[in-house]
Amino acid sequence: MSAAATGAAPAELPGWRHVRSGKVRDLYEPASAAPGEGDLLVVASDRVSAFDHVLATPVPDKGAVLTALSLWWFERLADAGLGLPDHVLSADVGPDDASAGVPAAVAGRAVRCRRLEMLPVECVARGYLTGSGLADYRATGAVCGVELPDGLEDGSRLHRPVFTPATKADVGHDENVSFAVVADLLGPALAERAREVTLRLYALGEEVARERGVLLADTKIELGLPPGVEAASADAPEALVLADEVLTPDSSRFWDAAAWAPGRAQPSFDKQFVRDWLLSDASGWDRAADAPPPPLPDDVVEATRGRYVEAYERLTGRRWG
Ligand code: PZK
Repeated sequence: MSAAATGAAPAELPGWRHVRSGKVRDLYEPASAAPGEGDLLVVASDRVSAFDHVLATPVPDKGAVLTALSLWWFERLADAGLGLPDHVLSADVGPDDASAGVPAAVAGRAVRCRRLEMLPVECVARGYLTGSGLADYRATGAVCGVELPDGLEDGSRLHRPVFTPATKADVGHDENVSFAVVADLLGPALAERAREVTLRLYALGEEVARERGVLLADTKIELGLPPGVEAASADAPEALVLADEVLTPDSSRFWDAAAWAPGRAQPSFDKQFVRDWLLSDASGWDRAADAPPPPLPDDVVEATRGRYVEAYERLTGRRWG
C-alpha cells in the first residue's frame, strides 16, 4: 500500500465528511447527517509526531497497532470493572453507504463512535514525574496545585498517582490547571467523578503494564457526556463516557521498566529511535530554526514500527499480525 493510502494525509472516504485532523488522527462524520450530527469516525493514521512536528515519513502499521491496542484496553478496562461506558460502536467494516461500521479503506485503524459532548478538560493521571509535570514541580514544588515532596527528579515515581488536568489549547500546548479550575468548569460533582475515573484507569493500566515490564508514566483520557446531559445536572457524573483512544503510546508515556533510571530523561518506549536520529548529526536537522524535520531513514522507520508492535505484544500478550 502507498504511504498516502496508509494515512500520510487524511483519506477521502466516500460517504463520510472530513471534520478535522489532529497531528496523527483524522475525524469524520457521516455525509448523510447534518454537519455536527451523527456518529463519528476516528481514524488513526501512520503519521508520527516528534518535537511538536508531524514527520514527513509515516510509520507503517502504526495506526492499526494503536487502534488494536486501544480497542484491547477498552475491553480490558470494562472487564476490570472500570465502571465507565465507552464510545465505541464498531471497528468492523460496514456497507459502503456508511450506515454502519467503518469504511474498508481504513479497516483496522478506524473506530466508529457515539458522538458526545466532550468535556473541555484533558484528564491526565501521572504516576511518575516528567514533562510539564516536572516543569511545574521545578517552578512551584507542586503539579496542578498538588504539593509534592522535595527532591524529586526527572522520572521519579510519585508516592501516589496524581490527577493533573489540563485545559485544551487551540494552538500550542495544553495548560495544566488545578482541580479547583476543573470544578469551576464542570461543577464539583462531575469534576470529582472525572478525577476518580482517571486515577482508576491509570491504576488499572499501570498494573497491567508493570506486569509486562512496561512502566506507565502518565496517561491522558478524554471524557464526554451524551448529547442533552448537562454538565451541571445531578446525573452528569453517572452519564460520563470514555472517548477517544486509551492507553496507547500517543496518549500515554510508556517506558521500558528495565531501563528506568530517575535523574535523567527516560527513553521513550516507542519514539526513542526517532528522537535520537533527529538530534544526531546524521539528520542535519536545524531544530533551533524550527525547520521541518527531514524524512526518516528506512532503518529508523523499521525500528520504530518494531517498537509499536513490541508495545502491543507486551501489553496485550498477543502476537501482532
Ligand atoms: C472528539 N476528538 C479528538 C480525534 C481529531 C481530533 N466520541 C466523540 N464525540 C465527540 N467528539 C469526539 C469524540 C471522540 N473520540 C474526539 N475531537 C472530538 C480528535 C481524531 C482527530 F482531529
